[in-house]
Amino acid sequence: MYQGFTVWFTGMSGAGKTTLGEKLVKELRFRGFKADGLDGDVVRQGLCRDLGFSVEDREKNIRCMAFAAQILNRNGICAIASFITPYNSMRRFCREQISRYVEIYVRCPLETLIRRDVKGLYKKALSGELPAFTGISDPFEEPETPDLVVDTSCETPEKSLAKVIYMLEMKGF
Ligand code: GGZ
Repeated sequence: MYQGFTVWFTGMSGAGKTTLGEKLVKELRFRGFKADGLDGDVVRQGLCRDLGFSVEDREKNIRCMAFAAQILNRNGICAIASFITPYNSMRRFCREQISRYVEIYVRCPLETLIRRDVKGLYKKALSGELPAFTGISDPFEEPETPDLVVDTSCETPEKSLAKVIYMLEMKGF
């Protein structure tokens, strides 16, 4: 039976993980794959709604989602995961757990994120209203071994998507 694969987007809030993830799901389905998205913002309103943003809770969130991705893959469904995943230890965990796994760093400079601030979260974090906010008052470790880096401050979503598809093709997925 066909085994799916997991594409894991890591990057700060507002960098464009969700946008790219949604585009990738669409493109994969168009190409005949079964694919579904797992997204931090969505999952935290449902399955993981009891989790906050302490290191322990973030770890639990990522562990659960790595598990969910494996279940999808095992059933022939590609998992497109979009989570900040701020620590290299978490990314290592995902790579170890998920057999067909690629990690994509959705990079965007903090100045650009603060300027964009689509949801107003950076403003709140900078004023101290939102504690432990990634990139402001909580760490974001630069990914050490991503399979691909896309930079949304200087690439269109279409260009980033094309890079992702090319990389997946090169890997034989
Ligand atoms: C980071 C936060 C925080 C704090 C709320 N720090 O861009 P968004 O708004 O819509 O999605 C972000 C989401 C992050 O959840 P993840 O599951 O991806 O995080 S992790 O991988 O670290 O478990 C953001 C929102 O939640 N949000 N408060 N303090 N992001």
